[in-house]
Amino acid sequence: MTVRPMMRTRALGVLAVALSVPYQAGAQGTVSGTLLLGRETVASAVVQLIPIGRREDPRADTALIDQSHLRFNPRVVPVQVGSTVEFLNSDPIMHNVFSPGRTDSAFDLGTYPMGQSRFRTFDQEGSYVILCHVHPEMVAWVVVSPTSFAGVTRRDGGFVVESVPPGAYEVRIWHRRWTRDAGTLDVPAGGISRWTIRVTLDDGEDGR
Ligand SMILES: [Cu+2]
Repeated sequence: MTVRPMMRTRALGVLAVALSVPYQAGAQGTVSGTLLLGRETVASAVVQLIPIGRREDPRADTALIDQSHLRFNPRVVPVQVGSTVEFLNSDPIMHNVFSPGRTDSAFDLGTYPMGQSRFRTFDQEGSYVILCHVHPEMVAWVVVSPTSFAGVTRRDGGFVVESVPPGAYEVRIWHRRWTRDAGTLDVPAGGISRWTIRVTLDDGEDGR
């Protein structure tokens, strides 16, 4: 006589667990794909996913650019507005960090030895070229956008954006020589894989 109520209770319990799983564990997914310019893959570009119709909470991320073996590493660093970038010198020589450009966005963090870091918070959107007064061949870019959902393309054009909540996104592509609005994307729960983004160049643009 008590069997039916117990079974119903147990069934409801199972249902509740099943419904909660996609919300908690599966809500955020990985978005990955390849960026093509015509038929060629594009390296060192940034794929930005900007949420449409909802605000993304600022994460106030900290990113690291390491100066090692006479290079900035990584060379392309996407960050959300308000993020701080640490510039570490790992070489046994002096390095400098500065960004030319418009007077209001230019900065110079000075010249400093191995083991030291300088920090810069980026409160304005845009791309900032990072240079070293000591070594003119050193160059990097900090790409500041409204979103923390961004990935940098590898040599083969592949990119990965981690922990993307489902929903609609505006897609923007940054490359040091050009930028593109690449339409919108609906990300399902669990994310997207093997997504191909194709862009074309306008007349007079240099793709490399
Ligand atoms: Cu240097």
